[in-house]
Amino acid sequence: MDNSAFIHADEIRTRFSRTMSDMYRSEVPQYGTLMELVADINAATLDRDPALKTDLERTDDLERIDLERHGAIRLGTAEELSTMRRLFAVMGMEPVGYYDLSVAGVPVHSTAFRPVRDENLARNPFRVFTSLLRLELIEDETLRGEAAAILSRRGIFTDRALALIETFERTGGLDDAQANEFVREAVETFRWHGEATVDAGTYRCLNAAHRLIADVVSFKGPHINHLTPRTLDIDAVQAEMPERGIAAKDVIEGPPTRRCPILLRQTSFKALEEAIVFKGEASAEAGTHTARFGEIEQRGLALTRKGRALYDQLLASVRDEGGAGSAGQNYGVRLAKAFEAFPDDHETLRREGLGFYRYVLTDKGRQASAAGLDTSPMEALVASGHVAAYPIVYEDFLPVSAAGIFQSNLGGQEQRSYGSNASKDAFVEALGAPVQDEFEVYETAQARSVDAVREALRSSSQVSAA
Ligand code: OOG
Ligand code: NI
Repeated sequence: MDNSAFIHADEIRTRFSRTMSDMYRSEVPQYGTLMELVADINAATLDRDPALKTDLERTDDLERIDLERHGAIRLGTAEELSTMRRLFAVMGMEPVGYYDLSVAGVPVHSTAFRPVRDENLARNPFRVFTSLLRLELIEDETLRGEAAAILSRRGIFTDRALALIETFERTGGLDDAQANEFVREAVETFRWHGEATVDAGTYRCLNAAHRLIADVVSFKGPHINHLTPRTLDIDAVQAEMPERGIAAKDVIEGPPTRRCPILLRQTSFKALEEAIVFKGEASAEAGTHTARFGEIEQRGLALTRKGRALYDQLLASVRDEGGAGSAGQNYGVRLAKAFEAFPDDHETLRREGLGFYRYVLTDKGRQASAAGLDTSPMEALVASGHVAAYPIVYEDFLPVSAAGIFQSNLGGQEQRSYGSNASKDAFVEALGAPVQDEFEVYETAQARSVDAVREALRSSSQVSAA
């Protein structure tokens, strides 16, 4: 096939995220209300802060500011996970990171399928937090066997979706009509089904083992359980959710409010109680199920391993106090207090090696022709104004935050203790491919920007020497 007829993976991802958004809004009307609130707050924030607007114009497509940045699904088997990897590959989304949530009493482990390179992220950063159920954590052997048998009987992908994935793998791309059909078919996998595939008794047993197990095992497929737009002021959205009739989660996950935002802050509205019908009982016994919710996020600087270690340490110092996690008294105040130890200006963050930055030649740097500049240390070039350093945005997730989001949507009584149970090897085996190390991804992005600056300086100093 003629390659020029292929639709770019970034474009397929964009079509996919739009179609998902439309579907989710029609399925979960409260999500539409949240989207409107986010759009209002974003507009007000930009009005108030012209510098932020200029910043966003430089780094981002301003028009896309209110659009979804991520969604989440939960899968039941290794085969589902590996096929999902192939499906996301069609849209340029690769597995990055490994998250063990069993530490927080949630029997899953996860990765994020996302675009990796700067140019692809800039076009559309949509990603999907993807969890795999860990049946081995179900204690009751009979129930474990039953859950596995139910899962082994389901096929979550349509035949056409599977055929188009194969076409993509064989030919290296999809044309316009194929891309549209692919999106239509792929979305079917994530649709909500109000009919459970199990009877009421089985549902109750699964639910008693863990509500998440019931959510994964009882349905035809992995319904998308939330979508998450980006907000420019998460504190404002959190404060206003109740005024718009949205039941907000108690606390914002992640770091506190700061001048220089770091990592990721998230909050959500509680999962809705939805009517479902059990197998074999058309109207006899209807039940309810809670799975689907809405979430918002605000992203900041990607931290180096050193920065992340400091973040983890400060967060733990607040969470471990009295063993109450984020439910303890004055959580927000204590969090802000603890994070006074985390530098809050980019100069210090960068010089202390706490965050990743993208280095760009300034106008002054472009005009300079002084020989020797190309070998000056980067620090000196920044100090002399030849080079600017911009924060690299964190594109991944945070396990403690993710656990908080899961918990808030499972209801307060859902506390299980699985202990630390990381099993990255098993996850990677199920996935059928390695997960990329998130720190290496940011390191590469930073190193590329340094190389580009060096290269530009080298060629201009050669011109001036000639
Ligand atoms: C995923 C929860 C985690 C996030 O943004 O950290 C998450 C789930 O509930 O399936 O989406
Ligand atoms: Ni999320």
